[in-house]
Amino acid sequence: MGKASGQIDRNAVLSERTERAGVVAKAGGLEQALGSGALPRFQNITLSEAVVLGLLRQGVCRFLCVLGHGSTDLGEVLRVYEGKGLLKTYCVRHETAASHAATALRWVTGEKAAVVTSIGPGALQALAGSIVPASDGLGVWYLLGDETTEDEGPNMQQIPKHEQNLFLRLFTTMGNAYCLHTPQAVGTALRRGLVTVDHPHRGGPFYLLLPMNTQPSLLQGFNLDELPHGEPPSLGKAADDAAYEQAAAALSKAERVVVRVGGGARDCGPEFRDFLDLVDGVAVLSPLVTGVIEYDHPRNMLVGGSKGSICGNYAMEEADLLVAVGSRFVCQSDCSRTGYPKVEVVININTDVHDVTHYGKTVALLGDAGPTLRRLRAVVKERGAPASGGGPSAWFKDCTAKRKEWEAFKAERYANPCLDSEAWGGKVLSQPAVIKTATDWARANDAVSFFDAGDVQANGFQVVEDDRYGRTFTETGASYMGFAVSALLATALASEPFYGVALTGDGSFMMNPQILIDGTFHGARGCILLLDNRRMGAISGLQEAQYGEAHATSDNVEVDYVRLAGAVEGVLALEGGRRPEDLRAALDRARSHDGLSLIHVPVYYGTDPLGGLGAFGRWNVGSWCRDTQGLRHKIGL
Ligand SMILES: Cc1ncc(C[n+]2csc(CCOP(=O)(O)OP(=O)(O)O)c2C)c(N)n1
Ligand SMILES: [Mg+2]
Repeated sequence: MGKASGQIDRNAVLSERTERAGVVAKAGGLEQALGSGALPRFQNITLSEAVVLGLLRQGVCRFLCVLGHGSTDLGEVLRVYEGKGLLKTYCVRHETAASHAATALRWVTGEKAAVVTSIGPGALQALAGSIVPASDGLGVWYLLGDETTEDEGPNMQQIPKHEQNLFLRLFTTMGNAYCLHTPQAVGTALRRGLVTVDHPHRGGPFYLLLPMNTQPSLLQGFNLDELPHGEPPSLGKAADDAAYEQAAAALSKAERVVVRVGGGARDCGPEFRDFLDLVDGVAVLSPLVTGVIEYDHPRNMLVGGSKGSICGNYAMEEADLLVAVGSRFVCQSDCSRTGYPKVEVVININTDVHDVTHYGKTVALLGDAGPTLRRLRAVVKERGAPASGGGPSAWFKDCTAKRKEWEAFKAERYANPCLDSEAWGGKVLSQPAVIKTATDWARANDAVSFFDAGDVQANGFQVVEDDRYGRTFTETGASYMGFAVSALLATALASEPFYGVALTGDGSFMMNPQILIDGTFHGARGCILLLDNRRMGAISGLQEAQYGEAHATSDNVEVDYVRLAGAVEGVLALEGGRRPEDLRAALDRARSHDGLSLIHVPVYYGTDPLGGLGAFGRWNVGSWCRDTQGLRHKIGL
């Protein structure tokens, strides 16, 4: 009896669903279908279908999934809706990789996607990946199976404790979450998600937990008007007139202004150029926004922080006034709060009340970076710009000299690209030489560069010479190994296709080699550039610098990455060679392959200073903690 009636219900649900999806598709979208009356407002639909319809209404039509018993009902809705051309599902081989790809898509193109998982391990792997959008402020949806609400007994893969809401508690630690325990709450749940994922200033992951028994439950006469849409409003410019006056007064007195450009200022290139001249300041850029002011701009002192650069760290070290825009002050960027030892005033522009009051001695401008900068510029101008005394200031001259020093330091490394390597037997390319060659090539070929964690990443942000924002995406927020290679899947998801180069280490690549299969299946176009130093070099380097010895950061298993990648049908696998010209030739070959390629490059690891780009700042880790913390408290900012 149960089976027979279940069968009838299932058929009815399927036929109504198929018809509904057809009506929506024919009308050109849910809005049009409702507007014309082709689709009545009140519908009998399952919770899973309401979620999918609600997401379509918010412009989410890409679903990256690893399905399981915890999400088969949702998967069935996706199947039917995909059949009518309303959405696309992308099955992949790892939830963390799915999260990385969805994040990269949002970052590069602004397009949204949802990660779909089962209950338990799949959801947890997605949770791990979601530390990336949480750290970098990017809106991504997560649809996750959850335990049944009737509590008939433990579900396989639930957190094995006799307590309620354990997944909800876990996920709300990372971001905003909602458990659809009660199907009729779907409108509210989707609105919470909308505000999180489409937050005007700092998006983030949103976790929609879908209990296995509520997914297929029927909402009788559900009012589709309850499915939210539209964009949450932005904050606009800071409102506090007195704070602008205070800031302008401080700027007129300061002699050495440094402007810290953080991820929240990625759209403010034009504002900065004008502002830097006006206040005789120099800029230090977060790796997240390289190119927001072009590399060649005379007031661009490039990166600064615990790795940093000669010029960026000089500007931070000597400045007497800091203008911080859209910055979170992560340890690597402000030398664990010791980055600005001589700063007497901080002008902080941010949309987050915690971030805007991070340092002491602060004039806080709580508002959107662009409009606030424009208003501040106007107030400074009204007061009359400080007399320049003719010609460049001493501050600008000193910073320019340091920038030249940094260029010479880098040029020496590029002039000596090949170093003797014991591990590889003979001369191989250094990481700086590979990254310089590849990123110059990427710029000339309009390819987007993604950087994975480790020395590859640190050398990367010291090397790149972006002439505009959007050439480089380096995941420094969470520095998640495997992000860059997984990000290549975004090339297959984007409405406007682009070519990607993922610069990755041997350690990072093996965290997510699934891209070889997923990328091929879904039609990714890009190149994995694997810098193989046969170790987790960044950590070996830290260990050696701090304690004199590396430990447990390498093994002795030789891997033939060209054969490994070549074993996947459709992947072009190449050796990148041992000279810059070999590498350029390999990149050209990769580019002409219509799909995914992997270039393996043996790279130098060792003590030769020409093998790296140095570190110029401080960091509150390992054996450096005592001194760094001591200095932090001495500065007291
Ligand atoms: C998932 C993850 N695990 C651990 C770390 C810590 N970590 C940062 S860099 C790194 C080593 C990276 O090795 P590889 O990708 O080979 O790059 P290399 O430093 O050798 O250039 C590790 C273990 C991390 N960032 N992400
Ligand atoms: Mg390595």
